Amino acid sequence: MTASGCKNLLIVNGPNLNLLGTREPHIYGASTLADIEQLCIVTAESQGFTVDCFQSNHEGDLVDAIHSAAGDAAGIVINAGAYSHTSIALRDALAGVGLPVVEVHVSNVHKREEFRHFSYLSAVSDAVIVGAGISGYRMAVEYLTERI
Ligand code: CA2
Repeated sequence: MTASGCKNLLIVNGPNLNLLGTREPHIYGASTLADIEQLCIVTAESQGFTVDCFQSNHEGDLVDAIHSAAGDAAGIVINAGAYSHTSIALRDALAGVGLPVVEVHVSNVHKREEFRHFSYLSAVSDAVIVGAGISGYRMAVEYLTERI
């Protein structure tokens, strides 16, 4: 447990992840964002943790959500979608709050286009899980609940 005793995790999903389950099932599977959030809730609760789930298609709103985790959460799971490959602002926000972070990608970004191979977030994350489908979120929550 953290010094403050906080047992809450923030689950952040970025642009277009609200479309999961509606198109491109060959890449992302059939599960929806609601399925992912439920998986995180159930996994966290089994370890005595709670979660706050947040999704936005807007970079600044994602930065604000990360800032709000300071004092409110003990760790962050983030799939920043395409912003992972472009956003220094999200990287700075994650580094700024100083919480344990797990970066998740549903697809194996390394088997895809080269522009998806680099993530600005990986170097400020404690763990990175790619290509495990939505199970990656379960693994990320388990990692954080064991570590905190
Ligand atoms: O594999 C992942 O989790 C990604 O973060 C998903 C992002 C993509 O830009 C990253 O490179 C890898 C895309 C989000 C989902 O986009 C959809 C678009 C249409 C239909 C369903 C999902």
